[in-house]
Amino acid sequence: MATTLIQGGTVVSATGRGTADVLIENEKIVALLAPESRLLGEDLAGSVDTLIDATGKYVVPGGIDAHTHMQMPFGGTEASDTFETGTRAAAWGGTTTIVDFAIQKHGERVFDGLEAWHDKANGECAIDYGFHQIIGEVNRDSLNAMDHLMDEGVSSFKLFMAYPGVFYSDDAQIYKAMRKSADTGLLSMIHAENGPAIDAMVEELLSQGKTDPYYHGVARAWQMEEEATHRAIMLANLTNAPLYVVHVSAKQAVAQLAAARDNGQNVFGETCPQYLYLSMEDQLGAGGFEGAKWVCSTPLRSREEHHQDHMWQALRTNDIQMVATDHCPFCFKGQKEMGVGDFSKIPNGIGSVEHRMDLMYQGVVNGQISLERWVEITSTTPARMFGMYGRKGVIAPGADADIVLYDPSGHTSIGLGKTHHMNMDHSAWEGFEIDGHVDTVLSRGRILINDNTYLGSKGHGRYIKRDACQYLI
Ligand code: DUC
Ligand code: ZN
Ligand code: ZN
Repeated sequence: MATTLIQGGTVVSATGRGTADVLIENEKIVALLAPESRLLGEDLAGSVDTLIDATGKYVVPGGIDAHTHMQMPFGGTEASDTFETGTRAAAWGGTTTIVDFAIQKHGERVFDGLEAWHDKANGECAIDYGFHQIIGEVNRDSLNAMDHLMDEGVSSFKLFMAYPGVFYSDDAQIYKAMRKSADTGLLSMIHAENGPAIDAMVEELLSQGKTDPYYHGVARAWQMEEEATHRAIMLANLTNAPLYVVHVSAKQAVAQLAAARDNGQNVFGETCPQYLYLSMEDQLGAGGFEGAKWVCSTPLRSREEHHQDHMWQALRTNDIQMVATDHCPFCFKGQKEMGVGDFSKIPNGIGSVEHRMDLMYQGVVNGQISLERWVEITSTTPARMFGMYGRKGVIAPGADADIVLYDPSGHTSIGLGKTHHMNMDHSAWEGFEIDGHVDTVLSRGRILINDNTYLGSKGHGRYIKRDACQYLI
Protein backbone atom coordinates (compact mmCIF):
# COMPACT_ATOMS: atom_id res chain seq x y z
CA MET A 1 0.00 0.00 0.00
CA ALA A 2 1.35 3.45 -1.01
CA THR A 3 0.74 6.21 1.50
CA THR A 4 1.01 9.96 0.96
CA LEU A 5 0.64 12.78 3.46
CA ILE A 6 -0.06 16.35 2.37
CA GLN A 7 0.99 18.30 5.40
CA GLY A 8 0.44 21.83 6.67
CA GLY A 9 -1.79 23.29 3.95
CA THR A 10 -5.10 25.12 4.10
CA VAL A 11 -7.76 22.70 2.92
CA VAL A 12 -10.48 24.62 1.08
CA SER A 13 -13.92 23.23 0.31
CA ALA A 14 -17.06 24.79 -1.16
CA THR A 15 -18.18 25.59 2.38
CA GLY A 16 -15.10 26.59 4.32
CA ARG A 17 -11.37 26.32 4.96
CA GLY A 18 -9.04 25.13 7.70
CA THR A 19 -5.57 23.79 8.34
CA ALA A 20 -5.49 20.03 7.98
CA ASP A 21 -3.22 17.25 6.80
CA VAL A 22 -4.57 14.94 4.11
CA LEU A 23 -3.71 11.26 4.33
CA ILE A 24 -3.91 9.21 1.14
CA GLU A 25 -3.70 5.44 0.78
CA ASN A 26 -3.23 4.29 -2.78
CA GLU A 27 -5.87 6.14 -4.83
CA LYS A 28 -8.13 7.36 -2.04
CA ILE A 29 -8.21 9.98 0.65
CA VAL A 30 -8.52 8.15 3.97
CA ALA A 31 -8.33 10.92 6.58
CA LEU A 32 -8.18 14.63 7.24
CA LEU A 33 -6.07 15.21 10.32
CA ALA A 34 -6.17 18.28 12.50
CA PRO A 35 -2.69 19.79 13.06
CA GLU A 36 -3.14 19.25 16.81
CA SER A 37 -2.92 15.48 16.26
CA ARG A 38 0.80 15.97 15.51
CA LEU A 39 1.33 17.51 18.95
CA LEU A 40 -0.27 14.43 20.46
CA GLY A 41 2.52 12.34 19.06
CA GLU A 42 0.61 11.19 15.99
CA ASP A 43 2.90 12.75 13.41
CA LEU A 44 2.68 10.46 10.41
CA ALA A 45 5.34 12.30 8.44
CA GLY A 46 8.02 9.74 9.21
CA SER A 47 5.94 6.72 8.32
CA VAL A 48 4.40 7.58 4.95
CA ASP A 49 5.95 6.78 1.58
CA THR A 50 5.55 10.31 0.24
CA LEU A 51 5.41 13.51 2.24
CA ILE A 52 4.23 16.69 0.53
CA ASP A 53 4.81 19.97 2.31
CA ALA A 54 1.80 22.22 1.66
CA THR A 55 2.77 25.07 3.97
CA GLY A 56 1.39 28.33 2.57
CA LYS A 57 -0.64 26.54 -0.09
CA TYR A 58 -4.33 25.96 -0.63
CA VAL A 59 -5.24 22.28 -0.85
CA VAL A 60 -8.30 21.99 -3.09
CA PRO A 61 -10.19 19.24 -4.92
CA GLY A 62 -8.90 18.74 -8.47
CA GLY A 63 -10.66 20.81 -11.10
CA ILE A 64 -13.48 19.28 -13.12
CA ASP A 65 -13.95 20.70 -16.60
CA ALA A 66 -17.37 19.40 -17.65
CA HIS A 67 -17.33 20.78 -21.20
CA THR A 68 -14.51 19.83 -23.55
CA HIS A 69 -14.20 18.76 -27.19
CA MET A 70 -10.98 16.80 -27.68
CA GLN A 71 -10.28 15.87 -31.33
CA MET A 72 -13.82 16.85 -32.29
CA PRO A 73 -14.54 16.90 -36.03
CA PHE A 74 -16.11 20.30 -36.61
CA GLY A 75 -16.31 23.04 -39.24
CA GLY A 76 -14.52 20.98 -41.85
CA THR A 77 -11.56 20.20 -39.61
CA GLU A 78 -10.84 18.63 -36.23
CA ALA A 79 -10.14 20.18 -32.82
CA SER A 80 -6.37 20.18 -32.48
CA ASP A 81 -6.01 18.65 -29.01
CA THR A 82 -6.15 14.88 -28.86
CA PHE A 83 -7.27 13.18 -25.67
CA GLU A 84 -3.57 12.76 -24.91
CA THR A 85 -2.45 16.36 -25.43
CA GLY A 86 -5.64 17.92 -24.08
CA THR A 87 -5.74 15.96 -20.84
CA ARG A 88 -2.03 16.55 -20.26
CA ALA A 89 -2.60 20.30 -20.65
CA ALA A 90 -5.58 20.03 -18.29
CA ALA A 91 -3.35 18.38 -15.67
CA TRP A 92 -0.80 21.20 -15.97
CA GLY A 93 -3.61 23.60 -15.08
CA GLY A 94 -4.97 21.68 -12.09
CA THR A 95 -7.87 19.95 -13.80
CA THR A 96 -8.06 16.26 -12.92
CA THR A 97 -11.34 15.28 -14.61
CA ILE A 98 -12.94 16.25 -17.90
CA VAL A 99 -16.35 15.40 -19.29
CA ASP A 100 -16.11 15.40 -23.08
CA PHE A 101 -18.87 15.13 -25.67
CA ALA A 102 -19.34 11.90 -27.59
CA ILE A 103 -21.10 12.60 -30.86
CA GLN A 104 -23.91 10.81 -32.66
CA LYS A 105 -23.68 12.27 -36.16
CA HIS A 106 -26.60 12.45 -38.57
CA GLY A 107 -27.38 9.00 -39.90
CA GLU A 108 -25.36 7.30 -37.17
CA ARG A 109 -26.50 5.22 -34.22
CA VAL A 110 -26.01 6.72 -30.76
CA PHE A 111 -24.03 3.79 -29.40
CA ASP A 112 -21.74 3.73 -32.43
CA GLY A 113 -20.93 7.38 -31.68
CA LEU A 114 -20.32 6.64 -28.02
CA GLU A 115 -18.09 3.69 -28.87
CA ALA A 116 -16.07 5.84 -31.27
CA TRP A 117 -15.37 8.30 -28.43
CA HIS A 118 -14.36 5.47 -26.11
CA ASP A 119 -11.94 4.31 -28.79
CA LYS A 120 -10.44 7.80 -29.10
CA ALA A 121 -9.98 8.26 -25.35
CA ASN A 122 -9.19 4.78 -24.08
CA GLY A 123 -5.55 4.47 -23.06
CA GLU A 124 -4.78 8.07 -24.06
CA CYS A 125 -5.79 10.23 -21.12
CA ALA A 126 -3.60 11.64 -18.36
CA ILE A 127 -6.61 12.31 -16.11
CA ASP A 128 -10.02 10.74 -15.55
CA TYR A 129 -12.76 11.42 -18.06
CA GLY A 130 -16.45 10.94 -18.66
CA PHE A 131 -18.78 11.53 -21.58
CA HIS A 132 -21.94 13.44 -22.32
CA GLN A 133 -23.76 12.28 -25.44
CA ILE A 134 -24.52 14.68 -28.28
CA ILE A 135 -27.71 13.59 -29.99
CA GLY A 136 -27.10 14.85 -33.51
CA GLU A 137 -30.31 13.38 -34.87
CA VAL A 138 -33.35 12.91 -32.70
CA ASN A 139 -35.32 10.03 -34.23
CA ARG A 140 -37.02 6.86 -33.01
CA ASP A 141 -33.74 4.98 -32.88
CA SER A 142 -31.84 7.64 -30.91
CA LEU A 143 -34.77 8.15 -28.53
CA ASN A 144 -34.72 4.42 -27.79
CA ALA A 145 -30.98 4.49 -27.27
CA MET A 146 -31.40 7.22 -24.68
CA ASP A 147 -33.13 4.66 -22.44
CA HIS A 148 -29.76 2.94 -22.03
CA LEU A 149 -27.35 5.87 -21.69
CA MET A 150 -27.54 5.97 -17.89
CA ASP A 151 -26.39 2.30 -17.77
CA GLU A 152 -23.28 3.36 -19.67
CA GLY A 153 -22.49 6.05 -17.11
CA VAL A 154 -23.63 8.80 -19.48
CA SER A 155 -26.17 10.76 -17.46
CA SER A 156 -26.51 13.80 -19.72
CA PHE A 157 -27.06 14.53 -23.40
CA LYS A 158 -26.69 17.64 -25.51
CA LEU A 159 -28.93 19.08 -28.18
CA PHE A 160 -28.17 22.06 -30.42
CA MET A 161 -30.63 24.79 -31.27
CA ALA A 162 -27.84 26.14 -33.51
CA TYR A 163 -25.93 24.76 -36.53
CA PRO A 164 -28.74 23.83 -38.99
CA GLY A 165 -27.66 20.94 -41.19
CA VAL A 166 -25.02 19.79 -38.71
CA PHE A 167 -26.17 19.17 -35.13
CA TYR A 168 -29.39 21.20 -35.18
CA SER A 169 -32.58 19.89 -33.56
CA ASP A 170 -35.90 21.58 -34.28
CA ASP A 171 -38.46 22.26 -31.57
CA ALA A 172 -40.34 19.01 -32.17
CA GLN A 173 -37.12 17.03 -31.76
CA ILE A 174 -36.18 18.95 -28.65
CA TYR A 175 -39.64 18.34 -27.24
CA LYS A 176 -39.33 14.58 -27.82
CA ALA A 177 -35.83 14.36 -26.36
CA MET A 178 -36.82 16.40 -23.32
CA ARG A 179 -39.73 14.04 -22.71
CA LYS A 180 -37.18 11.27 -22.66
CA SER A 181 -35.04 13.30 -20.26
CA ALA A 182 -37.96 13.60 -17.85
CA ASP A 183 -38.59 9.82 -18.10
CA THR A 184 -34.99 8.66 -17.72
CA GLY A 185 -33.50 11.29 -15.39
CA LEU A 186 -30.91 12.23 -18.01
CA LEU A 187 -29.94 15.89 -17.80
CA SER A 188 -30.80 17.82 -21.00
CA MET A 189 -27.92 20.07 -22.02
CA ILE A 190 -28.80 22.72 -24.56
CA HIS A 191 -26.75 24.90 -26.87
CA ALA A 192 -29.18 27.80 -26.87
CA GLU A 193 -28.90 29.97 -29.98
CA ASN A 194 -31.48 30.42 -32.72
CA GLY A 195 -29.58 28.70 -35.55
CA PRO A 196 -31.92 29.39 -38.50
CA ALA A 197 -32.14 33.13 -37.70
CA ILE A 198 -28.35 33.29 -37.25
CA ASP A 199 -27.82 31.67 -40.65
CA ALA A 200 -30.12 34.26 -42.27
CA MET A 201 -28.15 37.07 -40.67
CA VAL A 202 -24.81 35.52 -41.69
CA GLU A 203 -25.99 35.47 -45.32
CA GLU A 204 -27.11 39.09 -45.08
CA LEU A 205 -23.79 40.27 -43.59
CA LEU A 206 -21.65 38.38 -46.09
CA SER A 207 -23.69 39.79 -49.00
CA GLN A 208 -22.85 43.27 -47.66
CA GLY A 209 -19.14 42.42 -47.73
CA LYS A 210 -18.93 42.15 -43.95
CA THR A 211 -16.60 39.18 -43.82
CA ASP A 212 -14.28 39.88 -40.83
CA PRO A 213 -14.34 37.75 -37.66
CA TYR A 214 -16.04 40.62 -35.80
CA TYR A 215 -19.25 39.92 -37.74
CA HIS A 216 -19.43 36.46 -36.20
CA GLY A 217 -20.44 38.31 -33.03
CA VAL A 218 -22.87 40.57 -34.88
CA ALA A 219 -24.65 37.60 -36.49
CA ARG A 220 -24.93 35.73 -33.21
CA ALA A 221 -26.59 38.63 -31.41
CA TRP A 222 -27.65 38.32 -27.78
CA GLN A 223 -31.30 38.24 -28.93
CA MET A 224 -30.53 34.88 -30.59
CA GLU A 225 -29.30 33.54 -27.27
CA GLU A 226 -32.02 35.03 -25.10
CA GLU A 227 -34.79 33.77 -27.37
CA ALA A 228 -33.39 30.24 -27.58
CA THR A 229 -32.74 30.12 -23.83
CA HIS A 230 -36.32 31.15 -23.18
CA ARG A 231 -37.62 28.56 -25.66
CA ALA A 232 -35.52 25.81 -24.08
CA ILE A 233 -36.79 26.76 -20.63
CA MET A 234 -40.40 26.67 -21.81
CA LEU A 235 -39.97 23.28 -23.48
CA ALA A 236 -38.32 21.96 -20.33
CA ASN A 237 -41.15 23.39 -18.26
CA LEU A 238 -43.71 21.70 -20.47
CA THR A 239 -41.99 18.33 -20.39
CA ASN A 240 -40.70 18.53 -16.81
CA ALA A 241 -37.16 17.91 -18.03
CA PRO A 242 -34.14 19.06 -16.00
CA LEU A 243 -32.24 21.58 -18.11
CA TYR A 244 -28.61 22.70 -18.20
CA VAL A 245 -27.76 25.52 -20.57
CA VAL A 246 -24.15 25.40 -21.79
CA HIS A 247 -21.79 28.32 -22.45
CA VAL A 248 -24.10 31.14 -21.37
CA SER A 249 -22.65 34.49 -22.48
CA ALA A 250 -25.47 37.06 -22.68
CA LYS A 251 -26.77 38.84 -19.58
CA GLN A 252 -30.29 38.54 -21.02
CA ALA A 253 -29.95 34.74 -21.11
CA VAL A 254 -28.86 34.80 -17.46
CA ALA A 255 -32.03 36.71 -16.62
CA GLN A 256 -34.09 33.98 -18.29
CA LEU A 257 -32.33 31.30 -16.24
CA ALA A 258 -32.72 33.24 -13.01
CA ALA A 259 -36.44 33.74 -13.63
CA ALA A 260 -36.94 30.03 -14.33
CA ARG A 261 -35.06 29.07 -11.16
CA ASP A 262 -37.11 31.56 -9.14
CA ASN A 263 -40.11 29.83 -10.64
CA GLY A 264 -38.95 26.55 -9.11
CA GLN A 265 -37.70 24.91 -12.31
CA ASN A 266 -34.71 22.56 -12.39
CA VAL A 267 -32.69 24.85 -14.64
CA PHE A 268 -28.92 25.33 -14.45
CA GLY A 269 -26.41 27.47 -16.31
CA GLU A 270 -22.73 27.18 -17.17
CA THR A 271 -20.45 29.96 -18.30
CA CYS A 272 -16.84 29.91 -19.50
CA PRO A 273 -13.76 32.05 -18.76
CA GLN A 274 -13.98 33.72 -22.19
CA TYR A 275 -17.34 35.26 -21.28
CA LEU A 276 -15.93 36.66 -18.05
CA TYR A 277 -12.74 38.21 -19.41
CA LEU A 278 -12.92 38.72 -23.18
CA SER A 279 -15.13 40.91 -25.34
CA MET A 280 -16.45 41.47 -28.81
CA GLU A 281 -14.74 44.86 -29.04
CA ASP A 282 -11.30 43.90 -27.71
CA GLN A 283 -10.76 40.39 -29.06
CA LEU A 284 -13.23 39.60 -31.88
CA GLY A 285 -12.68 43.15 -33.14
CA ALA A 286 -8.87 42.93 -32.80
CA GLY A 287 -8.52 44.03 -36.41
CA GLY A 288 -8.08 42.22 -39.71
CA PHE A 289 -8.28 38.48 -39.34
CA GLU A 290 -6.70 38.43 -35.86
CA GLY A 291 -10.14 38.19 -34.22
CA ALA A 292 -10.51 34.66 -35.64
CA LYS A 293 -8.61 33.37 -32.59
CA TRP A 294 -11.66 34.25 -30.50
CA VAL A 295 -14.42 32.99 -32.79
CA CYS A 296 -16.52 30.67 -30.65
CA SER A 297 -20.23 30.08 -30.10
CA THR A 298 -21.95 31.49 -28.22
CA PRO A 299 -19.78 34.49 -29.14
CA LEU A 300 -17.87 36.94 -26.99
CA ARG A 301 -20.22 39.73 -25.91
CA SER A 302 -19.96 43.51 -25.88
CA ARG A 303 -17.88 45.08 -23.13
CA GLU A 304 -19.83 48.31 -23.53
CA GLU A 305 -23.00 46.41 -22.66
CA HIS A 306 -21.30 44.98 -19.55
CA HIS A 307 -22.12 41.32 -20.16
CA GLN A 308 -18.86 40.28 -18.47
CA ASP A 309 -19.68 42.14 -15.24
CA HIS A 310 -23.11 40.56 -15.20
CA MET A 311 -21.59 37.13 -15.65
CA TRP A 312 -19.31 37.61 -12.61
CA GLN A 313 -22.30 38.82 -10.65
CA ALA A 314 -24.34 35.80 -11.72
CA LEU A 315 -21.54 33.51 -10.58
CA ARG A 316 -21.51 35.23 -7.20
CA THR A 317 -25.29 35.06 -6.74
CA ASN A 318 -25.62 31.50 -8.10
CA ASP A 319 -27.79 32.52 -11.07
CA ILE A 320 -24.98 30.72 -12.94
CA GLN A 321 -23.79 27.62 -11.12
CA MET A 322 -20.47 26.64 -12.64
CA VAL A 323 -17.63 27.31 -15.04
CA ALA A 324 -16.42 24.97 -17.78
CA THR A 325 -14.23 25.87 -20.76
CA ASP A 326 -15.97 24.57 -23.91
CA HIS A 327 -12.37 23.73 -24.80
CA CYS A 328 -12.43 23.39 -28.59
CA PRO A 329 -8.97 24.36 -29.85
CA PHE A 330 -8.01 25.13 -33.44
CA CYS A 331 -4.67 26.32 -34.76
CA PHE A 332 -4.52 29.67 -36.53
CA LYS A 333 -2.46 28.31 -39.43
CA GLY A 334 -4.52 26.05 -41.62
CA GLN A 335 -7.56 25.91 -39.34
CA LYS A 336 -8.79 29.37 -38.28
CA GLU A 337 -7.43 30.54 -41.66
CA MET A 338 -10.14 28.53 -43.39
CA GLY A 339 -12.35 31.56 -42.75
CA VAL A 340 -10.25 34.27 -44.41
CA GLY A 341 -12.77 36.29 -46.42
CA ASP A 342 -15.78 34.56 -44.82
CA PHE A 343 -16.15 34.59 -41.03
CA SER A 344 -18.74 31.79 -41.18
CA LYS A 345 -16.02 29.36 -42.27
CA ILE A 346 -13.81 29.98 -39.22
CA PRO A 347 -13.92 26.86 -37.04
CA ASN A 348 -15.69 27.83 -33.82
CA GLY A 349 -13.72 27.31 -30.66
CA ILE A 350 -11.25 28.56 -28.06
CA GLY A 351 -8.73 26.48 -26.10
CA SER A 352 -8.73 27.06 -22.33
CA VAL A 353 -8.61 23.68 -20.61
CA GLU A 354 -5.19 24.49 -19.16
CA HIS A 355 -6.10 27.87 -17.71
CA ARG A 356 -9.57 27.59 -16.17
CA MET A 357 -8.41 27.10 -12.57
CA ASP A 358 -5.95 30.01 -12.80
CA LEU A 359 -8.35 32.33 -14.59
CA MET A 360 -11.08 31.69 -12.07
CA TYR A 361 -8.64 32.05 -9.17
CA GLN A 362 -7.86 35.53 -10.49
CA GLY A 363 -11.54 36.26 -9.74
CA VAL A 364 -10.73 35.53 -6.08
CA VAL A 365 -7.74 37.88 -6.21
CA ASN A 366 -9.88 40.58 -7.84
CA GLY A 367 -12.59 40.24 -5.19
CA GLN A 368 -15.24 38.92 -7.59
CA ILE A 369 -15.77 35.55 -5.92
CA SER A 370 -14.71 34.01 -2.61
CA LEU A 371 -12.07 31.30 -2.28
CA GLU A 372 -14.77 28.78 -1.38
CA ARG A 373 -16.89 29.80 -4.36
CA TRP A 374 -13.84 29.22 -6.58
CA VAL A 375 -13.73 25.60 -5.40
CA GLU A 376 -17.48 25.29 -5.79
CA ILE A 377 -17.77 26.54 -9.38
CA THR A 378 -14.67 24.74 -10.68
CA SER A 379 -14.99 21.38 -8.92
CA THR A 380 -17.73 20.69 -6.39
CA THR A 381 -20.71 21.82 -8.45
CA PRO A 382 -19.50 20.14 -11.67
CA ALA A 383 -19.13 16.93 -9.64
CA ARG A 384 -22.66 17.17 -8.28
CA MET A 385 -24.19 18.38 -11.54
CA PHE A 386 -22.82 15.41 -13.43
CA GLY A 387 -23.15 12.64 -10.87
CA MET A 388 -19.61 12.28 -9.55
CA TYR A 389 -19.78 13.93 -6.14
CA GLY A 390 -18.34 11.92 -3.24
CA ARG A 391 -15.79 10.40 -5.55
CA LYS A 392 -14.78 13.71 -7.13
CA GLY A 393 -15.21 17.37 -6.19
CA VAL A 394 -14.38 17.07 -2.50
CA ILE A 395 -11.49 16.39 -0.14
CA ALA A 396 -12.96 13.88 2.28
CA PRO A 397 -12.35 10.26 3.34
CA GLY A 398 -13.50 7.91 0.60
CA ALA A 399 -12.99 10.38 -2.25
CA ASP A 400 -10.50 9.86 -5.05
CA ALA A 401 -7.24 11.60 -4.16
CA ASP A 402 -7.61 14.19 -6.94
CA ILE A 403 -5.96 17.15 -5.26
CA VAL A 404 -4.36 20.43 -6.27
CA LEU A 405 -1.91 22.40 -4.17
CA TYR A 406 -2.43 25.99 -5.22
CA ASP A 407 0.16 28.60 -4.31
CA PRO A 408 -1.44 32.00 -3.70
CA SER A 409 1.96 33.67 -3.56
CA GLY A 410 3.05 32.16 -6.87
CA HIS A 411 2.59 33.73 -10.26
CA THR A 412 1.53 32.42 -13.68
CA SER A 413 2.27 34.17 -16.97
CA ILE A 414 0.04 32.70 -19.64
CA GLY A 415 1.18 32.45 -23.21
CA LEU A 416 3.15 30.56 -25.85
CA GLY A 417 6.57 29.60 -24.58
CA LYS A 418 5.47 30.15 -20.99
CA THR A 419 2.68 27.94 -19.66
CA HIS A 420 1.29 26.62 -22.90
CA HIS A 421 0.82 22.87 -23.27
CA MET A 422 -2.31 22.76 -25.43
CA ASN A 423 -1.79 21.68 -29.02
CA MET A 424 -2.35 25.11 -30.52
CA ASP A 425 -0.10 27.58 -32.32
CA HIS A 426 -1.52 30.54 -30.39
CA SER A 427 -3.16 31.24 -27.07
CA ALA A 428 -6.47 33.02 -26.65
CA TRP A 429 -5.06 34.04 -23.25
CA GLU A 430 -1.67 35.40 -24.36
CA GLY A 431 -0.40 37.97 -21.89
CA PHE A 432 -2.75 37.14 -19.03
CA GLU A 433 -0.99 37.38 -15.67
CA ILE A 434 -2.33 35.37 -12.73
CA ASP A 435 -1.52 36.06 -9.09
CA GLY A 436 -1.36 32.40 -8.15
CA HIS A 437 0.13 29.16 -9.39
CA VAL A 438 -0.79 25.50 -9.72
CA ASP A 439 1.97 23.96 -7.65
CA THR A 440 1.26 20.24 -7.34
CA VAL A 441 -1.44 18.07 -8.92
CA LEU A 442 -2.46 14.58 -7.84
CA SER A 443 -4.83 12.28 -9.70
CA ARG A 444 -6.03 9.29 -7.69
CA GLY A 445 -2.99 9.61 -5.46
CA ARG A 446 -0.45 9.83 -8.24
CA ILE A 447 1.55 13.04 -8.60
CA LEU A 448 1.06 14.41 -12.12
CA ILE A 449 2.60 17.85 -11.69
CA ASN A 450 5.25 18.89 -9.20
CA ASP A 451 7.80 21.67 -9.26
CA ASN A 452 6.81 22.68 -12.81
CA THR A 453 7.47 19.16 -14.04
CA TYR A 454 5.03 16.75 -15.63
CA LEU A 455 5.19 13.31 -14.02
CA GLY A 456 1.99 11.84 -15.48
CA SER A 457 1.50 9.47 -18.36
CA LYS A 458 -1.10 8.72 -20.96
CA GLY A 459 -3.33 5.86 -19.98
CA HIS A 460 -3.42 6.82 -16.30
CA GLY A 461 -6.83 8.45 -16.82
CA ARG A 462 -9.84 6.17 -16.45
CA TYR A 463 -13.37 6.37 -17.78
CA ILE A 464 -15.80 7.55 -15.10
CA LYS A 465 -19.24 5.99 -15.15
CA ARG A 466 -21.34 8.87 -13.88
CA ASP A 467 -24.56 8.78 -11.87
CA ALA A 468 -27.56 11.05 -12.35
CA CYS A 469 -27.36 14.76 -11.55
CA GLN A 470 -27.16 15.11 -7.77
CA TYR A 471 -29.18 18.33 -7.68
CA LEU A 472 -32.35 16.48 -8.64
CA ILE A 473 -34.69 14.88 -6.13
N1 DUC B 1 -19.14 26.17 -29.79
C1 DUC B 1 -17.85 26.30 -30.04
O1 DUC B 1 -17.30 27.42 -29.93
N2 DUC B 1 -17.13 25.23 -30.42
C2 DUC B 1 -17.67 23.93 -30.46
C3 DUC B 1 -19.11 23.85 -30.52
C4 DUC B 1 -19.81 25.01 -29.96
O2 DUC B 1 -20.99 24.94 -29.69
ZN1 ZN C 1 -22.33 24.43 -27.85
ZN1 ZN D 1 -19.20 22.85 -26.65
